[in-house]
This record gives sequence, structure tokens and C-alpha cells, in this order.
Amino acid sequence: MQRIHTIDSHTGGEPTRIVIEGGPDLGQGPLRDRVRRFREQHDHVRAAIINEPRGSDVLVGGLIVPPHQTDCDIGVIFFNNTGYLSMCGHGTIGLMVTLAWQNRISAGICRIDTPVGVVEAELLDHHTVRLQNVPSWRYRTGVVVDVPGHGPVTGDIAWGGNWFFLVGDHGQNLSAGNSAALTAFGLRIRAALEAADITGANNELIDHIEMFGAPQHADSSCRNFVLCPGGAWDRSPCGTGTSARLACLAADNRLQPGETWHQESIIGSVFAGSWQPSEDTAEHAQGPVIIPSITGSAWVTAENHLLLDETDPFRYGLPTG
Ligand code: PYC
Repeated sequence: MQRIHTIDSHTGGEPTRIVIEGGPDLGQGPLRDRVRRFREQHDHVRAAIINEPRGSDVLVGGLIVPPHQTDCDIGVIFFNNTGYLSMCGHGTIGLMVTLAWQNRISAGICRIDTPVGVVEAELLDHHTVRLQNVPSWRYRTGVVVDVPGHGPVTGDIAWGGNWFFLVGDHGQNLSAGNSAALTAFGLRIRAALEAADITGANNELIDHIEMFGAPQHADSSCRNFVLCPGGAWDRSPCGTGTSARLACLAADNRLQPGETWHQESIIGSVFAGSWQPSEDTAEHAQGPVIIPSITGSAWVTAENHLLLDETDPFRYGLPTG
């Protein structure tokens, strides 16, 4: 019987399952290489943790690993129902609150190694975390993609730790009650981008679609809907998606360094975002390279010992796809 100790939390409604013990040993080396090892040698463990009958499509997992960068406190690899995430903002907030709940950290800054660079997370109180994300930037603006059955859709392509296609002019109702239609439309946009060979820099796949519009709460700046790579929608305002949006706002001179932006999800949960100029450069950036800062709150919801019984035909989760 294989046992995996996990702790669940939600950040603005979006769940995270952190593996505390019993996850795969991915060895040493840069986290990018360890993701490859996870995918090639232990993908069944990812599926067992995330997929039904123990998990669900919306769940994001996080495996704590020893950092490769010597100035980091820990490393983390995030994964979901279909694969691996380069970075995850809500998951990092969930990770910090989980570590605080276990009394493994107290107030202060934690440097976290990820497959796409180092992030800094500061525990402000037992539930609130400020995350300084990886350098983020807008790659292309005003990109038009023809979505079959709909027509042309215009958006920006930006990096916020994952690749995003951000659309303002979508004509959709950004409400939780409309999530099925938003998901269907987001999937069609993503398929159209792929069919048209529209990618992020270095031909990287754009696997997140973000639609944004007017907020419903007076204190918010904007509302968004984010479609994640596995087809689930982010219940939180999406940390990497908010970072990508901040990069676009900075590029359009619509948000100044240090100014606060309140990003609201379709369930009304809010992240506070701001940015500072980065010293990094990005060869094809259309606008400044920024360091986004994202503040959000998480709560621990469960502590589990997942049991993988070798006689269970579905011990590695139900088949997907
Ligand atoms: O918060 O960055 C995020 C995120 C990515 C996918 C789901 N959440």
C-alpha cells in the first residue's frame, strides 16, 4: 500500500493539494529537468494525486522538492489534471499558508525555486501571502485569431510564469453562472491559436486563456475568467494571469509602478497586484519587463493520507482525455 500525505487548501476558491510526504523522488538538478523526470517516470503518481476518484479537474498539486538554487529555502513543482505548470500563483499562496499551518514557517520571506525561476513569497499573516513573481512581460499586442463559428478575436500574448492570451473584447458575460459557456469559448480560442500556429516566444504553447472585463465590486479594478491548460477554470483571479495582465497594463502605460490593481475572479475573490520594473530583459518584449507582486489569501481545508492499494485497478486515477 502506497501512502501519500497531502494538505489541501484553497486560495480565493481555487484548490491546491501540497504533497508533504510520499511523493516521487526526482533527484537533483534544475527544476526544469526534474519536471521532465516527473513526467517521464512518475506521471502515474501525478494522476493518482489529482484525478478522480481522489481529486478533480480543478485541483492543482504541488510537490515540495529540495531547491536547486542555493539561495532558496524550498523548491516546488506544480501539476494539474493533464500535466505540469511552469508556475502557479494561487498554488504558491496555498503552499505558504500550508507551511504556516504546519508551523514550518513564520512571518517573513521564503525564496522558492520553480521550473521558471525564483519567486519570493512573504507570509503577512496566517492566511495572507504576498508573492513576488518571476519577471513578466508582454510579447505581442493586438493579435487577431479567427475562431471558427465566432469570427476574429483580438488579444495580447503575455508571460506571467505561464503563457496567456488575454482578451478584452469578447462579448461574454463574466459570471460564475456562465462558466460553462466561458469554458467552451476559451477552449475554442485556444484551439484556434494552436491551429493558426500562434504561440508565445520560442514557439511555446499558449495554454491559458484570460478574458477580462468590468468588475462587479466597487473596490475592484477588473474581473477575469481564466481557462487553465486542463480545461478547468480558475476559481481565483489566477496569480500568473494577473501577472500577465499587469505586464499588459504596464506596457499600455495604464498602471504605474507601485500602483495597486485589484483583480477579481468570476466568483468575486480578489488578488491585489502591483509591479516594479525588472532588471531583466526579454528580447521580444512589447513593453517593460516587470516584477509583479500579488497578494492573496488561502485557507487549509483538509489533511489527507492518500492510499494507493495495489489491488485497486484505479489506484492511479481514472483515465482522462
Ligand atoms: O494562480 O497562477 C495561478 C494559476 C495557474 C493555474 C491555476 N492557477
